[in-house]
Amino acid sequence: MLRVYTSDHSLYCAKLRILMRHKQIPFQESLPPGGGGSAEYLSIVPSGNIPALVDGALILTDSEAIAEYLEEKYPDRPMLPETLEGRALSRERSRFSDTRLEPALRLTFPHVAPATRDVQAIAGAHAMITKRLNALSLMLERSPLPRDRLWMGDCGTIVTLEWIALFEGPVIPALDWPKEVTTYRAQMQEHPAVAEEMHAYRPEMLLYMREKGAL
Ligand SMILES: N[C@@H](CCC(=O)N[C@@H](CS)C(=O)NCC(=O)O)C(=O)O
Repeated sequence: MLRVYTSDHSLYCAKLRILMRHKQIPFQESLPPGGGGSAEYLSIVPSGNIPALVDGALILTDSEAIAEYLEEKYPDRPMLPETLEGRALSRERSRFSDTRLEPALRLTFPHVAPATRDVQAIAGAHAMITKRLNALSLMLERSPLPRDRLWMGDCGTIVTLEWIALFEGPVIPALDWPKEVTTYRAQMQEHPAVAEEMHAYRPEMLLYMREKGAL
């Protein structure tokens, strides 16, 4: 059976679980042996990244590389569109989430705990998140990808949006959510794989917030 090394509140692990739930791929989850960043983990997973997939002799990191591998290995319930243009647009959504939206959220991570919060850094993060939400809104408006199917590009995007929504108030000031993004969030929850993962994952998100003293 496939093994995935994960950590409790990792956003990229939740992204991957949505994909695996949707494709109904059986897998075992384990914490990194010796802990993330340990010599033991690095001897298995040289990059030290989490999540990491172990499939027999194959050790693979980067959630998107893993997602593409699983899409090819388990073609049932495809998560890339049939058309060339559609596949490119789903991949664009993945990359936008991984390289634009999530890094904007990540700017807040050193400041989640109120005790060590830098107000200026939070203001900068708020501005960047706003910029990315507005860009996502336009991209969604123009996208021909139907939302009644779950695409690979949705998996990380929805998890990042749920973190942003959780941070609004306790960590960052109120956001002016574009209507298109709010609608997209609601539509994504209609997919069982998203709803089930968020149901299981939300307690981990809340625990992280409590441990940081942000809730
Ligand atoms: N681009 C990577 C990012 C994953 C990532 O940032 N993982 C964090 C945990 S959430 C991590 O591996 N941290 C340990 C490290 O960077 O050594 C992916 O998509 O998998």
